[in-house]
Amino acid sequence: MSRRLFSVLAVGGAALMLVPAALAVGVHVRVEGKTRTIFGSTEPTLTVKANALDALDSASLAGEFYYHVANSGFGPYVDQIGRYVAGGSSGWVFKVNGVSPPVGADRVTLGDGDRVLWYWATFGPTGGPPTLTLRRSTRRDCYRVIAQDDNGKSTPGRGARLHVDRRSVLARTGSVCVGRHRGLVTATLKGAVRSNAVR
Ligand code: B12
Repeated sequence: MSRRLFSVLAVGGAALMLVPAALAVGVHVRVEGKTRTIFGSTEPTLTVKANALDALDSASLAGEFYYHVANSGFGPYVDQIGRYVAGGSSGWVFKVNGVSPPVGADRVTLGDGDRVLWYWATFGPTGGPPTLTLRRSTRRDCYRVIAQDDNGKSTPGRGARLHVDRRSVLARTGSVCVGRHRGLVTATLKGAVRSNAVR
């Protein structure tokens, strides 16, 4: 084989090998069920092929949980995650970076660092429930709860409860210090989807 042909093949081969890695993205994924977190309370980064449906698939692989996709007029529809099947006005919905996309999950292409949340929700006349995000504040042992609506509009999670080490602390204003603790901190608020967990 000539040296030139060899180098062309080598470069071509390297490019081919790069294709799958270049297409995949690193995405934070969490799945919140009806009564408990199904996957990724701390929003781990997973390698995801391309879109929000692929993100669920990667989580299912990492967490060994079941999900089912049905075909509908609008395209692929996730009608079950874990134990619960969608029905009536309840079922499985997703957000990307806090916003609920108005299209199916296979249509939402993800980028590195995106945050995908799949969750069980009951929709009413005003849309779905707010989702909670918990952030550490700059002060030691203090946290901030953010509630986001379907459009990603953020408001303080007033009245949320923070749970840590088998105790719970009320965040009247949405922000609170929980004192020294060992475990992860999470937040809940009536009518909202539980938060991520933070150290
Ligand atoms: C009820 C409803 C829901 C319920 C479904 C509960 C159930 N029983 O399964 C819940 C709240 C779970 C839901 C979820 C979502 N929905 Co919806 N939903 C509707 C609504 C209001 C009525 C559908 C219906 O009952 N039709 C009557 C029955 C007889 O017909 P059907 O074909 O059997 O209906 C089924 C499918 O529509 C399916 N379905 C519901 N939503 C969606 C969304 C997509 C993308 C797909 C592929 C299928 C699907 O569930 C229905 C019941 O089984 C429609 C609006 C409308 N007026 O059509 C929006 C609508 C279909 N939903 C929409 C969207 C965007 C979503 C979500 C992608 C939102 C999100 N960001 O998560 C998710 C789906 C994610 C997933 N799981 O894959 C859009 C679809 C737009 C598009 N061009 O893709 C619509 C048109 C609303 C809108 N105008 O934006 N939805």
